[in-house]
Amino acid sequence: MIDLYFWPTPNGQKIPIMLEECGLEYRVKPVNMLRGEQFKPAFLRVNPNNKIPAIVDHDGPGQEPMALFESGAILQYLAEKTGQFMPRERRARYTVLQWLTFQVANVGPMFGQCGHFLGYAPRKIQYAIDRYRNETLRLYGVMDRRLKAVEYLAGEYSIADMATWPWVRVRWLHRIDLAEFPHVQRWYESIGARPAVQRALGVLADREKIGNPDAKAREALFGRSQLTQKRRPTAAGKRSPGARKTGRRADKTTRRGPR
Ligand SMILES: N[C@@H](CCC(=O)N[C@@H](CS)C(=O)NCC(=O)O)C(=O)O
Repeated sequence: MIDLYFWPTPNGQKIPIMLEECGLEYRVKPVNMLRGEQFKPAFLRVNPNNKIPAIVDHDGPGQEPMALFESGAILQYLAEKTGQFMPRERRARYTVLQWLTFQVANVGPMFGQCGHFLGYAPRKIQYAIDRYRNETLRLYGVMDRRLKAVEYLAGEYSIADMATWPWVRVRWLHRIDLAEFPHVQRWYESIGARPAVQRALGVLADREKIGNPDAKAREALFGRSQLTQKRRPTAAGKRSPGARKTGRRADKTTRRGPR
């Protein structure tokens, strides 16, 4: 059984897509980031970086629980656990990792900032809008050229597509028209038609609220509360869910925080 710490956002949705594709059993632990639940000590023990998604696999390596954050790491972990959606052959495997890293290092941060300055920023800052929207358009161009040559980002359908697809889904936030990127459009539609993807989109669908944060959500996501949390998630001697039973304590980053 896998606990999925989740809220319905593009980064979050990558993980139920993979869990559904692999037919893994999971239970959803909602983390309402619009109300600051990402700062709760119990969640910080799983992800000291106060962001969803995160997982705890109760059947981790060595039959010990394994806690994991960062969507790219989680997707790789699940691919290795199940032997699916990331080939073992080295060339193919690194092609998947390359496009997965392209998503987590480029698509996520740049589209995210584009959406922030277009939709969330209280003041219109033209320089920031231009900078991040141009980057977003450039990245769509990279994907479109790639998807003209191959069916999926890494050739075969893989965790790289699962990571990227939810970000294309919210393209209205970035004012992107897929008619300008016909190969991305073909790819987007074929993945969107997959039953596992449809099931994943149903997870907490009624809580999905992107694009118009109220005052409390603004404070939780962009305000001082990001800096004023006491990051001492685990009491001395208490293990995090990721710690082994060998007497070693949880890795230090889960116990320490800014002083
Ligand atoms: N690099 C991280 C990004 C995760 C992320 O930014 N999550 C957002 C939601 S999409 C979040 O939890 N934000 C809450 C916060 O920043 O307090 C990943 O890929 O997992």
